[in-house]
Amino acid sequence: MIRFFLGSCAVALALGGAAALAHDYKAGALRIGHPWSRATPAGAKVGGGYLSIENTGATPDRLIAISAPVAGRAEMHEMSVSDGVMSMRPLERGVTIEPGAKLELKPGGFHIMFMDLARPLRPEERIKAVLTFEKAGPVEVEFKVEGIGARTSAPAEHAH
Ligand SMILES: [Cu+2]
Repeated sequence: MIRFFLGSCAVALALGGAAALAHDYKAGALRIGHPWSRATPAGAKVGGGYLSIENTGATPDRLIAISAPVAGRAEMHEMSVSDGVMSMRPLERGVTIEPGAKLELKPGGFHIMFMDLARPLRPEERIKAVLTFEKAGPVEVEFKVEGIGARTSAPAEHAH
């Protein structure tokens, strides 16, 4: 019985810790949820960026640019699979978030790609970045770096 209670306690603490790690940003009508990235191996030049963007307003907005001091440049990518071959293409015009919509940038779908990394991304660090929206303007955020296989759904994701 005692063991049971101790076990429950540990689970509750673990869940509480995870919730405390989530971080969110507001920019006008936009809610930006939990930007995160993955640690990169030594020598890697690219890393992914993931987050959610919810539009609580009445008009569409568009994510038009991303920049980060650690990366020479950053792009938005869309990933698709056709005939079993995975490919990515840059979204030159950015991504629109319709009113009431929640856009999820995640492994295997839309994502941000940090290119020309000046150094590897280390687990537990936070990467500063600026997301620029057509209407909401520039928003400073931090991407929390998680371990190298975190929530991987696409092993070849960054092999262009
Ligand atoms: Cu990509």
